[in-house]
Amino acid sequence: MNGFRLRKWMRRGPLAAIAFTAMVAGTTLGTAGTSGATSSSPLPNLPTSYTLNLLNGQMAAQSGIVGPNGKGYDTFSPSVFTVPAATPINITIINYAGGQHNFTVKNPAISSAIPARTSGAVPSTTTFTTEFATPGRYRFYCATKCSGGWAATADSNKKGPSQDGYLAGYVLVVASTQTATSTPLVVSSDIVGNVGTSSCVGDTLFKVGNTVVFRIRVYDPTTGQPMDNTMLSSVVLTLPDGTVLKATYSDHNKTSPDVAASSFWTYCWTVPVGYPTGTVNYTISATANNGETGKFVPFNVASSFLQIVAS
Ligand SMILES: [Cu+2]
Repeated sequence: MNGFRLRKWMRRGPLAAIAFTAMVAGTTLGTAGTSGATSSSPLPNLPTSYTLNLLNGQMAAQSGIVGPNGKGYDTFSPSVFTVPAATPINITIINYAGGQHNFTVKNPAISSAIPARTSGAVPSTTTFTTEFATPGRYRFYCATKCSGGWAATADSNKKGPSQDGYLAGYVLVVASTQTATSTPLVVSSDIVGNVGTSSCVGDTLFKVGNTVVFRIRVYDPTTGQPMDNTMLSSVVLTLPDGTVLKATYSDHNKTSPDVAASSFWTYCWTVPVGYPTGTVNYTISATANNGETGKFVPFNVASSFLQIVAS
């Protein structure tokens, strides 16, 4: 929102100001809706630096927003902005107003003094760093007994000091990309033998020289859809001795019309000579192109573990 557009609103008069207020409300709802969805879908990276203008209600060059009484008031612009959670945020406030204000949030406690513009039309610049640990909607306001007139009075709906959309507004804090991407991929797996008639029959007992086929499917946690080699950068098995085996993706029944059902990740592992007998506590890790990961650990039931038996 720049001064030019605000001036155009000013010229349109009180009706335009109402439209602006409605737009602010719409922004709040819309962004809050997006925020609600972040638990299951990663967001694009949000900027960690934010600049607010504190517009002067009286100066022709940098006008505040016209209030219900038709007068212009000192105004934070924008009055709603979105930042990522658990991330240091640099906030810069350019104050064009002739009076001093401040930027206050109750919890987390933020209180930053905002000096008046220095001289003439030269604004003051205030910068501070803060952090919101938890996603949510945080009200900010000017808490000084300033010369903001009606805009500095307590909100009639008891939201707190100052009027929303003028000397008060909201910081929408959404789960950061890092948090959102911690939603794990869903990895499922079974093992089958690849010897004679036992092919594709679930089995857990193998001897040296047998081939163990690990069948792996990875699902996108948000869509439930299987993830192929265009979506995943790697699917790897790790054996207890640290051996890493890289699975590949292919269609295992090309005559089946249901490609999604017959396509999955596999690794064929031939049990090497001298491999110790007993349970093989393998794990499987999948990594998506966007960095999301998921892990498969076999059920902690002895009969479901891969076991190597004596020849
Ligand atoms: Cu103030």
